[in-house]
Amino acid sequence: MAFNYDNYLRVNKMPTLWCWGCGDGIILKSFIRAVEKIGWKKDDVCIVSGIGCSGRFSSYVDFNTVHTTHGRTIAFATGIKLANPDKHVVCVAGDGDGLAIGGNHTIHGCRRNIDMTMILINNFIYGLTNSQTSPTTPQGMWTVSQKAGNIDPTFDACELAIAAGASFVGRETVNSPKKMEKLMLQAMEHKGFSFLDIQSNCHINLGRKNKMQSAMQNLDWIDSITVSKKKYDAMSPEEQLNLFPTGILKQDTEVREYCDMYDDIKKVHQGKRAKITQDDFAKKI
Ligand SMILES: Cc1ncc(C[n+]2csc(CCOP(=O)(O)OP(=O)(O)O)c2C)c(N)n1
Repeated sequence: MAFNYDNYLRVNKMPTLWCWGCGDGIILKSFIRAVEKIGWKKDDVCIVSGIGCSGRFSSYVDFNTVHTTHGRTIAFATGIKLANPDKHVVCVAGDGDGLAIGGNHTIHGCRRNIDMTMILINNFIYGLTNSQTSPTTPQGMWTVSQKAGNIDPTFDACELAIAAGASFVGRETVNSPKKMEKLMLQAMEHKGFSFLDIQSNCHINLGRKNKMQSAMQNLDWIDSITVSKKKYDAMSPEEQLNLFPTGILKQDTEVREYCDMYDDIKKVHQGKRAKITQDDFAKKI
């Protein structure tokens, strides 16, 4: 029997406002299948999205949802998770949302290792506002804010998340919906902060002036810049240049999760245990 997405959708909000051929729909469906596989009850899930085309994600799924301000998904999600540690919190943010205006928040989300998942929908451009340069826009590409070509160095979202201390970091693309579903499942199963760079097409706002007017051309370009981690690791540094490895790039199950440590703090205040010491931060207790 075909998978019934309607169980997880606000069907009265359909059709979506996303452009025809937009990768956001593929990501939405992979996510729903991953939630079904992991077996989370709808009432136990909270989706926090920012502003942008990607921000509309929270409008379409039938979970608890918060459509919050631009770049502030982590701040809202942190409060929600600390107040409801038994619930499953997932942030959805665009590359502008999560890396530009919200870059600072993303860094600290990774650093704290709160048990939640951040799905960065990376379409390499500010989509909703029509083509301004984002931190992931490749150098040389036309944007409405850099019509002579983007001169800003391109940001690798996963490298940032790894450096900031995220305990699970992975990347997939809309070219591989089944792999994306699996990666989402693994990220959501991970106890700690999981960060996913999901590369997606925006042939309307990135592609139209960069010789990728159709979704297929944009998807082919994404295919040309991504390679599995296994193949990537076997390449020379020259060959790796301008390529993005896909799959799980980091997983550390030893580092302590923030809500657990926060529980310790609560116990200190309730007089149930002694003050936090260096030993409490030792690997897994
Ligand atoms: C504080 C604030 N600054 C700017 C904006 C305008 N704005 C709305 S969406 C957006 C960028 C969206 O790009 P991205 O986050 O990459 O998401 P996409 O639309 O591509 O999914 C901007 C700058 C805003 N809504 N709020």
